[in-house]
Amino acid sequence: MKKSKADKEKAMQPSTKAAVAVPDSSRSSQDSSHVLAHQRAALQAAANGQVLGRRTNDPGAQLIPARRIHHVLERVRGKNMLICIKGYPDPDNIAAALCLQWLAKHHDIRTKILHFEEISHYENRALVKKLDIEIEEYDPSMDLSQWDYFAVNDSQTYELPIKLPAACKLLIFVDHHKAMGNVLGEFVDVREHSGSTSSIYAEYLIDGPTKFEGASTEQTKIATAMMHGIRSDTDNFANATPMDYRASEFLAKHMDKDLLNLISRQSIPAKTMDLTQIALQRKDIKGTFMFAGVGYVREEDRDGIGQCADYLLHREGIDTVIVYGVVGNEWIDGSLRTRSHTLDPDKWIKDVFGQDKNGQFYGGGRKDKGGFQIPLGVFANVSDKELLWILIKKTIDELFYDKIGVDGKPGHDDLQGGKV
Ligand SMILES: [Mn+2]
Repeated sequence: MKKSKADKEKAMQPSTKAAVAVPDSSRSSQDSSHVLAHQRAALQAAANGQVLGRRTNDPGAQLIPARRIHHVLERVRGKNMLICIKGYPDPDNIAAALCLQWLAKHHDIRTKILHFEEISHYENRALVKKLDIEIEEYDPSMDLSQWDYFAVNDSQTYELPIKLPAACKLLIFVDHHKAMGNVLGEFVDVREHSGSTSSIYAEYLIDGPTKFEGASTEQTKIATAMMHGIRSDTDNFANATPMDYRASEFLAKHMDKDLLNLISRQSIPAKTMDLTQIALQRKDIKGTFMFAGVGYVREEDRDGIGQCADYLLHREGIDTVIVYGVVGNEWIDGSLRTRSHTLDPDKWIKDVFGQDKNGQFYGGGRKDKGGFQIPLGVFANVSDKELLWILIKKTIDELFYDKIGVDGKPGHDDLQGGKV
């Protein structure tokens, strides 16, 4: 790791007061009582690039991520960091943002959690509301010039849908999807063998120098959100990995069970039911694949596409489902779900749709699920929406048929678009 002059100086003067983490007491008086002397020493050591604890036997070893993240945060002590949620806010990326916010507080870093897409899923709205989470939706009138750094979690790439001031640099990037391209951030931790980003952050809490023990409302809230993130990304542990189990064991001790039940109570909204019904009517089965183009979907119902694909995967004889539609009259949005042991959703989607002229793929995925978004561009202005839908459906179906090596006609003749 590259060390600045200031870091070297700090390393030579380990007792420098400025490097000792003391959270701003005005922000969390409950938390500050838990930053005890030994913890300060550990934070100090992490900041100085030393490794404390059971992994010290190898002096040449790089810092473990749980300490390295503090090392990086300490280097920007007192600065401002935007924690960006790319794509639709979901339990995993919201929880990761909360945890990073908590970690950053130990280094007096001011943060704001910013999202760009609407919180569309009813469960996610409940999560934000019930946990009283402060996240802000981006608004073009926001002045972002004061932000020195930004962080991205739970996303394959770090490019944002907005332009940040040139001086605002990527500080933290943590993800569990397949790595895509090079990420030039100060702290980059991508672990495909984790079922969720929340599990990676839980590791920072378990192995890091901070003391997280659910002793404040804030910590309970973060632990609950993280547990919800893990459950949601691993299909309630069906796809959990050892990292997710380790994280859950830790978080279970600190979370609020009743709160978790409240935010994860399953109920399918009427709109998703409608969408599922349409998908069933228009399903097109090719071997073990089921394709369903559901027509036009309102932006706020967009999560229904994925939920509908989840539901259709239960059908006997089907091991891969793809549901797609035109969302918000702006782009084609699709979700893939698979039980196949051989189909790699990430590769499959990238093979089918390729990339745009900037080299960005139209979609991707992990283990058992994936998704794609294709902007309609100028076609969004077409007056004959039904005709446009017929064209979209024909184009997409042909790409799918081509990929799975079948030719020809859809298994039904309903090519009508329709409002959902
Ligand atoms: Mn995730």
